Amino acid sequence: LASKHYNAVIKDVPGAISLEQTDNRTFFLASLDPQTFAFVVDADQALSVPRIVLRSIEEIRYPVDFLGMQVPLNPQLGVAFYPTHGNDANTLIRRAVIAEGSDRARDRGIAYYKSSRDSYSADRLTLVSDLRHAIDHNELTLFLQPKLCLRTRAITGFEALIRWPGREQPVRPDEIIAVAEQTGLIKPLTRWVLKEALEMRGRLLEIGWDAGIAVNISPNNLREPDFAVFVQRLMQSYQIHSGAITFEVTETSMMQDPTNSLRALNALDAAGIPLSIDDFGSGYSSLSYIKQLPAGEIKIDRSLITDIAEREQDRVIVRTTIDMCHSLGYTVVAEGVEDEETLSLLHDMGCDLVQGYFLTRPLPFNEMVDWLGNYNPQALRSRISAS
Ligand code: G
Ligand code: G
Ligand code: MN
Repeated sequence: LASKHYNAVIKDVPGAISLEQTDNRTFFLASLDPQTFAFVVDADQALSVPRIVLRSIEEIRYPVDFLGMQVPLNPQLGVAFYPTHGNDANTLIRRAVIAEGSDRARDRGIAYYKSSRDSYSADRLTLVSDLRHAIDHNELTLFLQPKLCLRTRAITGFEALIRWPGREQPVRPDEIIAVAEQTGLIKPLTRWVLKEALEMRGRLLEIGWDAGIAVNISPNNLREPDFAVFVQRLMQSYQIHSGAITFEVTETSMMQDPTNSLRALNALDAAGIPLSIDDFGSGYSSLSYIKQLPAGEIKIDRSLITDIAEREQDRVIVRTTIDMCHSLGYTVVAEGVEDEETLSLLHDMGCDLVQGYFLTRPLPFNEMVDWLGNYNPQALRSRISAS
């Protein structure tokens, strides 16, 4: 039943290659084991229309009809590329399976192979020990990306994002986090991030910028028995930052362990930490769960924002989401705003805050300070009303 559904979806993916033909049927799906299927896509064809590929692959997530019941299958996808990830079918299959089993595939539904996700690769072992060293020796850094208030055109806060600038072989931030989560290093990493964010906010205050800083928190952190106590102590020793450090958590990650996550978040709320729901709308949302969280802010996922200038349907979804979040009392942030038209649409929809490349990419602290010095709300105002 599942394979029939998947086969039907895959045959329409641009670049899909048929693996077997019988007299009257074409198969695009091969069975690796009873719960794992493989398919092959011509990357050259697929990469010329990446959005169409992603949208058509998304259809595998639709529930299938079984005796009149709608059965959700929640498949996880892992992707390996020839020749980047291997020259022979065996290696490619093994690596696609590793990607499929990764935390990222579980959280996001799809993941590409990375040697950092392969706990048997030498690269990854080096990465783990380098990361441990980097945390202990202050070799990581935080970049800042501003959040703009659409009503006042003021920069009201920043999101802090981890970077590892000195490493010879660059590591993407989501890889740093994935490796840290898999190895327990997320505990010291997050604690370092929190202290560094407080330190940066101190420096911003000194130059007259009284803005909040948001820090991303991993679900693993919420499972640390002493996390709330650690945060409470830290905030007590920096009273001037009280209420100014927001925690961002993703709804999908909360769902792994809803009861304990809720307990931890309530303890943080009692310690005066504002909470923001990150990547809202990127997975299956359970509003009844989110409503229980002590959050004041919701960040609409980049994937919903990206196409609002082109797609009426996306506009409807975003407008409805904003209205719904407002009726529930949340402040709404739109992520991934890359152009003026998107900004102006969000402004008209009553969105509260925006973040994205249109303002600036995440920047190192000093460059952020320069950027703030050049930031001109007046220029933005005329551009919003002109468009
Ligand atoms: O800028 P960007 O490529 O930084 O971030 C990639 C991903 O990594 C995002 O999902 C972001 O939320 C996450 N991320 C960035 N910095 C941190 C961090 O300090 N802690 C955690 N847990 N996640 C982070
Ligand atoms: O998961 P989270 O929302 O914390 O991730 C933030 C990520 O989004 C970071 O990787 C950051 O670099 C990235 N990002 C921020 N603004 C934009 C944007 O306008 N476009 C794109 N494509 N990515 C962005
Ligand atoms: Mn975030």
